[in-house]
Amino acid sequence: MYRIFYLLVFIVKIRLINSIETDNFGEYNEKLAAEKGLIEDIFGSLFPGIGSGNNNGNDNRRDTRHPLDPLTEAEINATSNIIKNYRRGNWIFNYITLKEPEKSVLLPYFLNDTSPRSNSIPRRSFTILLDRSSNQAYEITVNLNTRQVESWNQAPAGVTPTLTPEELIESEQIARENATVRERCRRLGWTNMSLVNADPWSMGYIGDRQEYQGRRLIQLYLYGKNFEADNQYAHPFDFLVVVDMLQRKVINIEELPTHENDLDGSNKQGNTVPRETTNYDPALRPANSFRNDLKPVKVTQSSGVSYTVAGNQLSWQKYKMRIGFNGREGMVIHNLNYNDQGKIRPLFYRMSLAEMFIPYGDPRTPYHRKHVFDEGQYGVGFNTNSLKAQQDCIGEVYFFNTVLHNQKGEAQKVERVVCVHEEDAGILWKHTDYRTGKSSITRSQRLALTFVATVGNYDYIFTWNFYQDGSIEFNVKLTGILSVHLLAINATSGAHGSVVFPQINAPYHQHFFSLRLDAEIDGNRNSVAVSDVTSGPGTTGTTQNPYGQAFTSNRTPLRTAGSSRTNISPATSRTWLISNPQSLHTYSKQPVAWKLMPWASPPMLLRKDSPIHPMAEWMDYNTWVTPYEENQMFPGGFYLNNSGLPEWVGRNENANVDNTDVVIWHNFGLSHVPRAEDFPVMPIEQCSIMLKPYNFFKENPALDVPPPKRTRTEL
Ligand SMILES: *[C@@H]1O[C@H](CO)[C@@H](O)[C@H](O)[C@H]1NC(C)=O
Ligand SMILES: *[C@@H]1O[C@H](CO)[C@@H](O)[C@H](O)[C@H]1NC(C)=O
Ligand SMILES: *[C@@H]1O[C@H](CO)[C@@H](O)[C@H](O)[C@H]1NC(C)=O
Ligand SMILES: *[C@@H]1O[C@H](CO)[C@@H](O)[C@H](O)[C@H]1NC(C)=O
Ligand SMILES: *[C@@H]1O[C@H](CO)[C@@H](O)[C@H](O)[C@H]1NC(C)=O
Ligand SMILES: *[C@@H]1O[C@H](CO)[C@@H](O)[C@H](O)[C@H]1NC(C)=O
Ligand SMILES: [Cu+2]
Repeated sequence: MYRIFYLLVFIVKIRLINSIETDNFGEYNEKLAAEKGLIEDIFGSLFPGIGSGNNNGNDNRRDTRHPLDPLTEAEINATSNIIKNYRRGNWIFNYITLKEPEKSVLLPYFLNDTSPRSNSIPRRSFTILLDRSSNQAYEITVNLNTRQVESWNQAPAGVTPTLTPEELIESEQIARENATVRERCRRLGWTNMSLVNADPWSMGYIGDRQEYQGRRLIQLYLYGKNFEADNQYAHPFDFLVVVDMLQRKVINIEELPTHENDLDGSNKQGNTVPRETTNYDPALRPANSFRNDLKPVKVTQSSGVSYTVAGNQLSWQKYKMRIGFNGREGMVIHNLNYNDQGKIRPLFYRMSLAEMFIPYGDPRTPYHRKHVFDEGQYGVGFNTNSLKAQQDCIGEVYFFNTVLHNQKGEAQKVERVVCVHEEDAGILWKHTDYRTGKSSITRSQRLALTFVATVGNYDYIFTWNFYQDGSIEFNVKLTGILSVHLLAINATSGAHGSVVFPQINAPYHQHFFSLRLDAEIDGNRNSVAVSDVTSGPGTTGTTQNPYGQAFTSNRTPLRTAGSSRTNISPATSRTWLISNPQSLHTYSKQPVAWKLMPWASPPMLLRKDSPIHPMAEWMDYNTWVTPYEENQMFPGGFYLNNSGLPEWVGRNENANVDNTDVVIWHNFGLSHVPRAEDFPVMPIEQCSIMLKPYNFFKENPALDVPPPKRTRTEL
């Protein structure tokens, strides 16, 4: 069918058509198009996605394009060109991304496991444009088929769109070039500014500083190096530099506290920056310092892999999904479904990391401004690593590439942003008959989809793990380097930080991750309940509970968005059940469900009456449930302007979330009290949540996993 369609289109539209090969993320293969002399027609075509291509070299006539595929190079370039032609200005192309088609358009296809023809839905891009002269942001929708600007809206006044990777680099350069900064560095013993690094931080709370308001600012923490490759974090400076990114100049230098009691922000002159080095780069470790008793563990998959990739569609075992990627969220999983013995059952329309929040606990000015939203302020996708096989992921690895862009709106390919591979995950299930010693066992394999973001000093490894029993795990591994500050000689770190190296204070902080889970459990209409396991009912000696050992599992339905705001409760083994009232389980006659099993997260320790609190108000609860609304994508709002979930739910607390199209928002994380062992580089810390079928299947869905070949039952 695709073949016929392809031919038909090719013949009829031969002049217009873009017979374009698609790459991993549907990148246009310019060479092929150019050979056919068609490149100039890419955008004018009514058939932007028709063409051959997939990664596996199978049927290259198959149309693997899908409306959810990320923007291609050509589409990003087209977007910025169309915008530049539409209106002249001193523009920063802050963010160009796919404008995903409305859910109402694509959902019917997902629910019946079909794909729309790629040409049937217009391709659109969404752009955040920043006017360098006025600091005004604009939101622009471009229709890539008609090459028209469809909407051009002014963003709310005073918002600060994401800092671009170029701004982060540029801010450091601006700081290094300032004469006052240089003089301060010289006094600390650094005359060569190539050996001074400045870590750019988003501004954080500025309600206390009139002069910082309404500007595009970056605050920079400075560090010195003894030599080019030296670990800067062992040599922190005692001042902070504030740069205005639109004026491109240093507007202030603030003093950093270096004693426990420096609460007044005044300058404690005469600080000495420690010169003692500590390095993690193997090239800088003494050659004889490596342990020599380590033998390699080899992972081989001599029969190949169990997953298949076609365009952005990934299938593994009984799961099928589409892989997306954007500058803000990084990897996105679209349209996840499960093949239950031939019946395709939908699970999630879209799953993504929707925000991150890292508040620091040191009260001393200006450290009170250290609280970063790594996604909304930096872009997890823009800061993603290009991964390496046999380093980031071991085994038979498949990589997805993507295309992002620079501030000029020029497309930039980024290779290997998502790695796909399989892992042995231990025993899947086992039983030994103790009478006979006969044992049955299966090994668990999991599919891991990984992307890694380096946001300043920290590195985050995000992995979605899919298991053969229907378990899905979102795992975050934290590594990289602590954000550290200078301690005066003989000073103590006090109540809010740990001394991790001589004169190095690592402040306490928290890491939070916010997931947005657009559920479609067995269909579109879902309900959510909390499930708590508690003793009783009835006290000891009552007829209900004569011996006092009774306990039960209670389900409390969350019927409105207001009442859905709930927290973890380890004492009651709380889970959230996402169920489908239309689909009853054969045995219990209860709605089939999928459960969210939380991490034992701490609450946000930022006080509710803190002036900083409104920006992160969605963190007041671990879980929120909202009725699906187009464009409600980020829990703190698109611009983190005290908006997002608190605003949406606050506006209508009674909004129904029972038996309807729901989105589950879940926050989890950890409090980090740094240890000396976390320096100079931090071994992995991790946290994760699980999504598991809960009376969704008739029986253990992994009964059909064959036993490992070598473990024949031994009697
Ligand atoms: C996109 O624009 C950049 C910068 O002008 C150029 O290098 C690149 O080749 C363009 N790519 C496509 C597919 O047009
Ligand atoms: C699936 O849904 C789409 C969109 O409603 C429809 O066009 C298509 O015919 C359906 N396909 C099947 C096999 O039901
Ligand atoms: C400054 O440091 C850089 C990086 O180590 C080095 O290449 C350069 O030679 C140094 N310049 C001077 C003047 O010492
Ligand atoms: C350098 O930084 C100082 C300190 O904030 C500032 O007053 C000065 O204007 C800056 N110089 C330039 C040339 O931008
Ligand atoms: C730091 O403490 C040591 C040991 O008490 C003392 O000898 C030294 O003078 C102190 N240095 C400063 C700068 O206070
Ligand atoms: C924040 O920005 C959104 C647009 O994304 C706007 O609708 C909302 O009113 C703003 N909220 C506040 C509190 O400024
Ligand atoms: Cu940490």
